[in-house]
Amino acid sequence: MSYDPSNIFARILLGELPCKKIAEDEHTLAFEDINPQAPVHILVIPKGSYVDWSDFTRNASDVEQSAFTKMIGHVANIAGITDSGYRVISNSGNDGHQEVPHLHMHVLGGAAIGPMVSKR
Ligand code: DGP
Repeated sequence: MSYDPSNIFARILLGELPCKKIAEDEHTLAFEDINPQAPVHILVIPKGSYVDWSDFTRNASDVEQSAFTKMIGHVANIAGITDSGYRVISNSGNDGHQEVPHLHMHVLGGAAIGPMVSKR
């Protein structure tokens, strides 16, 4: 899948759409999910144009990948869920049910999240 520069998260990065920012650094932005699935539901995105996890791990620099990973732990700390626990999910592609084609990690917590996936 090639990167669509008009996707919603690209527009948030450009400042064309608002977000409730949690944290930011040179390479990464974290903000609240518009449709939270848990008391804490934060999205962490790279500022670079990466479609999904495969694209990011193949093409992002080590500095970008390091910043992204650290930001996940950082926002969990900001949200106060480090001790109670949380889940980090990235939906990728069709089978992963990815809706927005810009890499994002969901950080979910603030209550028991339940089983990892529903059984089929
Ligand atoms: P996914 O299915 O993994 O691609 O999840 C996309 C998530 O993005 C979903 O949980 C809802 C969230 N989302 C969609 N549009 C917006 C938006 O405009 N602002 C914010 N903050 N989140 C959005």
